[in-house]
Amino acid sequence: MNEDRRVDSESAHHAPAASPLNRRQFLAGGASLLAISASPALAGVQAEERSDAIDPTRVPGASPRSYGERSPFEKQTRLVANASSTTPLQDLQGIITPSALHFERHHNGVPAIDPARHRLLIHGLVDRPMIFTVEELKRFPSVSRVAFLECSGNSRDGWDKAQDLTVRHLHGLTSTSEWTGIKLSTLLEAAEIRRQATWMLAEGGDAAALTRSVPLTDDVLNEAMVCYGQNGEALRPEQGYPLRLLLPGFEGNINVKWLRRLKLGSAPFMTRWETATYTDLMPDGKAYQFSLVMEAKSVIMRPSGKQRLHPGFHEIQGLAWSGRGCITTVDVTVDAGRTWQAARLQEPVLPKCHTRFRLPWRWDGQETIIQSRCTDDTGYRQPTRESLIKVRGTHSSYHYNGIQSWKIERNGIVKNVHV
Ligand SMILES: Nc1nc2c(c(=O)[nH]1)N[C@H]1C(S)=C(S)[C@@H](COP(=O)(O)O)O[C@H]1N2
Ligand SMILES: [Mo]
Repeated sequence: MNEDRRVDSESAHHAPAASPLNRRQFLAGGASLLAISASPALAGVQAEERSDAIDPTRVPGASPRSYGERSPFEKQTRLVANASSTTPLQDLQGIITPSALHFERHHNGVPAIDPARHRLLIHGLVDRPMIFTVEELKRFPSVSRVAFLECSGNSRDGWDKAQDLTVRHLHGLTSTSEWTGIKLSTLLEAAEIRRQATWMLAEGGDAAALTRSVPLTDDVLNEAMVCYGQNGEALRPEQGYPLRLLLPGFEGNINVKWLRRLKLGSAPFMTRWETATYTDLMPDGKAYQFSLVMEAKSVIMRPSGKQRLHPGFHEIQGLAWSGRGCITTVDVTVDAGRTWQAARLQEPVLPKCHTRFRLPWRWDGQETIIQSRCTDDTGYRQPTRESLIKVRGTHSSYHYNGIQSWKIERNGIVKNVHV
């Protein structure tokens, strides 16, 4: 139902074709764009909402509310599956994902945890084993940073036959938040971590009791956080309330939610989450373990799967991110890879964070394929699907970051294709 509505409102959002596009025409086009989008937007409103539509300049407005809600006219939702839900990337603005639309992935539901009763235990190779309440943790110096999170199973359909799905469905297991908490290293110092400690087990307090081994590399010691805040308020229950481990750039799974225990050791703990699952099966039947970093990826969100275009001006928009650092360039092709143009990156461009890119484009009504490819500040460039599969085969279900192709058919319908 939502997808249908999306197609409708998309088709309303087009300024009439004008050529050449000069500033005056662009402004005129902008004005008519408003005029055009006004009526179909109302057409999408439910009958009961319309029946009490009154001139808002003639009646006093609503009173203040103690906790805000979005406008009832806004309908973007997560796409809910059995044990996950995806972010509606095609509908978002900027780079911060509203907490209510952050993707979710949980292996045995979202636990209801009373923060007053929650504890974090730190033990193993430490001289001072410690147990903290949440309130005690909040007394440590706090840090905030913006970072993306991505499930390593995101975009996994790329390994398979192309399906006619939306960008939310294909790539929506990634979101960005501003996270607040304590540096992991601060807590490890407080517990007097021993020299021999090179790995750390992190355990969640949910019914899955998910456990992962974290290598204590310099990057991890510099960047890992134990978080209690998300986008200016407490973590959402779905994101790990009251505490979660944040390892910027690492696959979603190791960012343990509902964190209750950290055990220091000198070797990986080989939990089922890093042996039976979350390993990358290679063509020769061997599997990579601990492939933790999410490599650079970019995806065009507008236009994207199942949307419908009209000929004329469009601003191509998408997101790019890299688990290794900052995005440095995003190139876009509108002619199936024959030519590439540099897209503009929207500031701020932050390390290990979603970065929005844009490119103005006039669609001439001819069938074509559009793609984006990004590079990060390690010099790594997002691979084509073909080159990725040449190395990795197709047995994997994790860490797909090949270039996404959207085919635009003559009737304006956008389809997910593999080229
Ligand atoms: N305790 C616990 N932590 C967990 C999980 C879980 O099921 N239990 N799921 C993991 C997986 S697979 C992912 S992708 C991320 C998802 O984080 P989010 O739901 O905040 O988006 O959390 C990870 N941390
Ligand atoms: Mo995940």
